[in-house]
Amino acid sequence: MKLYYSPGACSLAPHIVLEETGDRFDLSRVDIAANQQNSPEYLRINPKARVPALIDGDWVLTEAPAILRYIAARHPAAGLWPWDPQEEARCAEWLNWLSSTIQPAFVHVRRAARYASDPRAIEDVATTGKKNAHELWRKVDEKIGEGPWALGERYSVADPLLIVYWIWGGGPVLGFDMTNDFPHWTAHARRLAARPAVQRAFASEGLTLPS
Ligand SMILES: N[C@@H](CCC(=O)N[C@@H](CS)C(=O)NCC(=O)O)C(=O)O
Repeated sequence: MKLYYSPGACSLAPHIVLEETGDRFDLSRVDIAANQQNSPEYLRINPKARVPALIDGDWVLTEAPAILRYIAARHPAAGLWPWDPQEEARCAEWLNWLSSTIQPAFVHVRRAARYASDPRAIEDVATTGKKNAHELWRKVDEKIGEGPWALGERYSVADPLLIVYWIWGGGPVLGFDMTNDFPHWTAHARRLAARPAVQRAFASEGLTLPS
């Protein structure tokens, strides 16, 4: 398998999950800062102009939740996807919420100019988006609770996706005080940071582990 990724992007989650499987895989870096997601070469892989994209043989899959489930299904022994109907539904519930609601909340701040054309409206999208994001981040923190993982006692592909938005929360775009405002989520991120697979993915992408 080959993962197209950008450092610190939502592609970090499938990167961690690939590391968790213990199987070998290849990485191909797409430099979003240089707009490589819109290059003709990459658009042939993913016409949506987004990372992640996963290639298995000559078969291409996009959308982080689908990729996470696919990698887990291809490596059942790693136990990263729960097959019990209710646990599976919970895992899908997390992935859907993160990708359909949490990520777009961030994008409204990061890329406000995609949502308005008047400069004052753009500023308003970003300011309002940041307030909305803080409230959503609080809800994620509440839902994680004592964990230890998104599904409770069981580690799953939902956990590596959560750490992506934890990083973004404390990053320059949102600038939230993750430790004080979102203590459950921060404890969850620290638990993830103790996993060797997470450490390898962070090192490979040049990211600083939560401490
Ligand atoms: N729904 C997609 C979203 C993918 C996405 O927005 N990826 C971001 C990085 S996290 C990206 O490629 N951004 C480049 C851009 O917005 O131009 C998924 O879940 O995979």
